[in-house]
Amino acid sequence: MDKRTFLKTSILAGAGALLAANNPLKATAQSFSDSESGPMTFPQLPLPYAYNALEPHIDAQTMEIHYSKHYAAYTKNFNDALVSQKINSSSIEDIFRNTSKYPAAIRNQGGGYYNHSLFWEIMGPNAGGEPTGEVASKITSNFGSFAEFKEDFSKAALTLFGSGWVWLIVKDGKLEITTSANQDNPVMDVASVKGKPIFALDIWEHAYYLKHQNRRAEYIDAFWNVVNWKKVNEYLSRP
Ligand code: MN3
Repeated sequence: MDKRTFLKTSILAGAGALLAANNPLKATAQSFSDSESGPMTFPQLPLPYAYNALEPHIDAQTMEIHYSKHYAAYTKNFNDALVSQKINSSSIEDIFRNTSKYPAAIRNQGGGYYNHSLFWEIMGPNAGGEPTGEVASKITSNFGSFAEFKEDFSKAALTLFGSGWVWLIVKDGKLEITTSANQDNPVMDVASVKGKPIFALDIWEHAYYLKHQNRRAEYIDAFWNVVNWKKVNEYLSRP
């Protein structure tokens, strides 16, 4: 390992630990390009638990392929696109606010990077059950009850056509459920409903097909057992 490679690795390892403890979606840019003036790029965030930690709800093989293949590819392809397009921003949200001005790779690969970075965080072992804190009270005031919210969100997930995501966002101070196609998200200027994402479910078949095949409803039911409401509260409280 030469000095430069070692430096890169160290920066990334340090960034990962720091980002996992802080805000993975706000300040992820790290300048680890070879040129000091090169575009800022975004590190693949560490999975905050082992591949098998969400068993039996989300199986280890799905988690491993999802994280180490799909997410790794989105991360690499997003960074490659930033470098080739010379897009230099330390804020991924600023990049998304200009999605319509950039090539499709920024929208698709950048969305894949950001969406999964949130998705890993809002799941966890020893989780699930009823929401807590501010999220719980906002869900009750905006949807009537957790049961009604869960039903609405699950229905949106079950009926979404094709690949995409279901989101819980903050919009004008209120919680709202919305969906996106492909790897779009509610931060992008191309989104029909925009807001701050605090919770999301991946509805691409790669997220569930190995275990559940075509039975998407089973996957949605399983997901509720691994929701890390503490993290969702953290996202809610961020600016
Ligand atoms: Mn996915």
